[in-house]
Amino acid sequence: MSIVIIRQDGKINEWIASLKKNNTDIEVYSYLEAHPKDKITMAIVWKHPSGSLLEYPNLKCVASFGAGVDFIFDDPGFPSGVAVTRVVDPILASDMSEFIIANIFNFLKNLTDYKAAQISEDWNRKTYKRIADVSVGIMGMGALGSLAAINLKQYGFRVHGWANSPKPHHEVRTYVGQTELQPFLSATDILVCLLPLTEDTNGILNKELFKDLPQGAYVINVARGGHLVDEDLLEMLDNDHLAGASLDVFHQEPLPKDHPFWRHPKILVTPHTASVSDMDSVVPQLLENYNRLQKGAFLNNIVSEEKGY
Ligand code: NDP
Ligand code: OXD
Repeated sequence: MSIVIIRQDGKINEWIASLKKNNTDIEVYSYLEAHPKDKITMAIVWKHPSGSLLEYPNLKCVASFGAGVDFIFDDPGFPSGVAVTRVVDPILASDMSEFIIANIFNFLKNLTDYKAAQISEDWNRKTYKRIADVSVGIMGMGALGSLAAINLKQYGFRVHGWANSPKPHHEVRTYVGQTELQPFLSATDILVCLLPLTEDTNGILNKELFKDLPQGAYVINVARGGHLVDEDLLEMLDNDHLAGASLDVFHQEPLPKDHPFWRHPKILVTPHTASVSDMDSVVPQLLENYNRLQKGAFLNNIVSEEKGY
């Protein structure tokens, strides 16, 4: 039984070194070197080349290096029926919360606008907002959204969530499903998208949804570029229905040089950096699942192929 690492960002050797440091006995290979493909039972992947998983006839588990698994199920060469796991990690969740909170304060206090004003040496106060002036709506009350909601509440924000299923024990009110989407949106001044990208959520951030937000709402997309209909966002910013947007994820990454988001005065672009898997925290959980796989035990953090998350 062996592991193969498949990612295309030049970081394979770092991850192999960390896996081996934590368990000197494991056999772990880069997909770029010669390796015994029939011995591979676990592939740990991040945006792997489409079809590459088909080379492993005895694959039992595909583990995502991140929280998202959309790129695994999007691969037409995904070997259906193989277990898929993902990262659920307290550091990933707290990093995400911090990023969202930073973006919200940036919006409330106009900081990005002041940076632009500074460049043109423009000394003019803008009206700022307070925590009490806004309510935050979080789409996706899972591992990441749920912690962000709790942390925002501790700051004093009015917060509510939206999810597929009720969260009766959560301290933050959660609206459920399509029937409660409209009331969720009309109560939201700052919308945070933390949904997984699935057939149901693809393109969910569109003109119709934005129209249900109050005038002057702000949108933060830290989930996936596929959630957003880019032209609809531009239209709703340009007609002043939306006050601004902070975007960390895009249909194509890196964001193409000629994309209008780069130069839009109401859009803050960040390079898919809201929350990045921490090697020291994630490697032990990958190894734990590898041990479980070897023993035939249940795997942790398994996702549903049917639901896509
Ligand atoms: P989870 O699977 O833990 O949570 C997903 C949440 O979305 C759940 O509450 C789920 O509802 C809800 N949901 C799913 N589908 C629907 C739907 N159709 N309608 C309403 N609610 C729905 O995911 P995580 O919180 O761990 O991660 C969320 C996403 O964040 C990842 O998939 C990834 O794309 C993105 N991400 C981005 C990062 C970045 O740096 N920008 C870093 C890490 C992750 P229910 O609880 O009822 O199942
Ligand atoms: C993830 C990500 O899914 O970094 O973990 O986007």
